[in-house]
Amino acid sequence: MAKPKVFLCARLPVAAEEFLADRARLEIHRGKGYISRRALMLAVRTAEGLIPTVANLVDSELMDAAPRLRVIANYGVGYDNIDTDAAAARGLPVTNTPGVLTETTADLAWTLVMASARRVGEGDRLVRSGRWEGWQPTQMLGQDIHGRTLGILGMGRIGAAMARRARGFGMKILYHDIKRLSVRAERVAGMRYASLQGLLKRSDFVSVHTPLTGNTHHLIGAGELRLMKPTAILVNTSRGPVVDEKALAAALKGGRIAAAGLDVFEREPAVEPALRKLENVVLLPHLGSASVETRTAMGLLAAKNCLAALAGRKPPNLVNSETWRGRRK
Ligand code: 8YV
Repeated sequence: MAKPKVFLCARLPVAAEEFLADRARLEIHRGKGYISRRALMLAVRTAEGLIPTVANLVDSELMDAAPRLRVIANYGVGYDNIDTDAAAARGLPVTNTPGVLTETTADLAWTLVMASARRVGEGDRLVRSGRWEGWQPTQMLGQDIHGRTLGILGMGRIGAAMARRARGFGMKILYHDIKRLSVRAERVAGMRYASLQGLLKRSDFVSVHTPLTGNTHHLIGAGELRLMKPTAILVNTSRGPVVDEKALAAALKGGRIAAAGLDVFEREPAVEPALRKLENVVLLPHLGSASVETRTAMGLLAAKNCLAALAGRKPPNLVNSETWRGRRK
């Protein structure tokens, strides 16, 4: 049987590419930057499987340019880059890569908690500049992490992994989500539910772990930042548009909050210029899942999802299940 044609929007770790190349006729965007919209529109004309990343918008126009397409297997757990309604309307299954990146992304969010509390970026810049004049009792004092209060916005897999780390640091843990856990689950996890406003007012650290949806766009804006303590630190490893970047830059500049750690931005790879000028923000280039092991595991999972759908089997991580029910009739 002829192998199906799969288009990969970016290079993946080698094990994942090899796995796919053995089982599909693989075409890959090998250019340095993101694939252009024009090139992607052309590439999908003959593709049966598409593996996009966070950087690739997969909307109805793109789907309509892909008459042979049978699956969109996202490389990533967040799939806000894909119009799932348009996919469902066309009977196109969409999959993502949950689970395999949970701990790695929580590790990175924790890195940002620590780096922003202890001024790691500023310290590194000072040493490199050659202007460090030696140890001083009051130099570059940061904030303690242990024993403080962490507010987790979004209690999914990664939010729960953050709570596990926070327990090791003896922190009090608050969380907010559209769904509240059972009292028992809260007790076992050692955390308390709070309203969004309550969490913002009471937390020393706020870590954002919500998916990007119509409801979470600019969930943290000027009003929310005003509710936070002047000593508070905001960390975002979910999606940039969940936080209003301009409002955050103004709050950091005006001392309305103490610091921030950001791995994601509203218009990646562009970053709000006002943020780049500030010392009290740690900026990372969307590294949440960026370990060799995890990026490989994500690639293999995306590949398995893609190949399962192409073989007529229900893919393990289908996010629009209505497309599959239709298919089995
Ligand atoms: C990925 C992520 O790096 O999985 C996600 O949602 O944000 C990251 O782990 C990115 O999505 C790759 O496409």
